[in-house]
Amino acid sequence: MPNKRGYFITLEGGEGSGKSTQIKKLDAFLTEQGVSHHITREPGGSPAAEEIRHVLLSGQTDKWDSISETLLFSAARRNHLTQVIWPKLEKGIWVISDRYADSTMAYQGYGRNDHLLSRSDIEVLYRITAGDFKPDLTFILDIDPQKGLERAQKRAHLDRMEGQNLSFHENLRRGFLDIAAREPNRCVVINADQPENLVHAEILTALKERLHVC
Ligand code: Z5A
Repeated sequence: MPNKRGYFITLEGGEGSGKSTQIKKLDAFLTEQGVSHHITREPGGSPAAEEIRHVLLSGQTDKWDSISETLLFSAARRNHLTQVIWPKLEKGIWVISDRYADSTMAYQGYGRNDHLLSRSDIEVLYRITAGDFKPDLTFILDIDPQKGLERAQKRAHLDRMEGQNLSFHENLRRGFLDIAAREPNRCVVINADQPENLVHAEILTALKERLHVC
């Protein structure tokens, strides 16, 4: 666990919710404000975790069951935390991550729904991986899954997760909204079904209100 001085901010949401687009805008804003920060992503963000990312995201949709998948995401996360996130935060550098542990709960806990792994199992695994450490602030970009998938399909070929059926994506959305309802002090739900600049403006408003910075 780090002796933390920087803020840890995560962006979460379903397919095509626009996280990457918003992270680029947040990156530009923080640079303009002179805030020392690091942009990263999960799965991945450190060399070993990027190797696990490749293993996780390629191949057939049924390549892993939810237990194997969650263990792999957790191994990648542990490496990302110890090698990148915690050292940066200790130096006072803010860390902004495109996805983090809420994606595990939403995708493996709600989306997969194969009843192999309970949500409390996922919480236990998170505690083993990261202890009490949590993001300071999480933006959940919320969009109707059908619209999000249409956006994602325009962009490129679908990867292993994106290829799942619509009910998977509807479960995901429910998962993210449940997490936000359970942890209102950490999570802010942002309506992602509006023009990019309006989404960005909502994110900045919440950032200023919640962290009292910038
Ligand atoms: N996963 C998991 O299962 N368990 C875990 O614990 C973790 C992850 C950590 C990582 O995929 C996969 O791993 C992910 C969850 C799973 N599942 N999938 N797939 P990834 O990192 O390759 O991809 P992603 O995170 O899902 O999404 P992305 O590719 O980064 O897309 P995005 O961030 O949601 O959206 P975008 O690239 O910013 O925008 C998508 C398109 O929409 C693009 O053409 C934009 O120009 C457009 N866009 C963006 N914003 C707007 C607005 N406001 N209006 C209109 N169009 C827009």
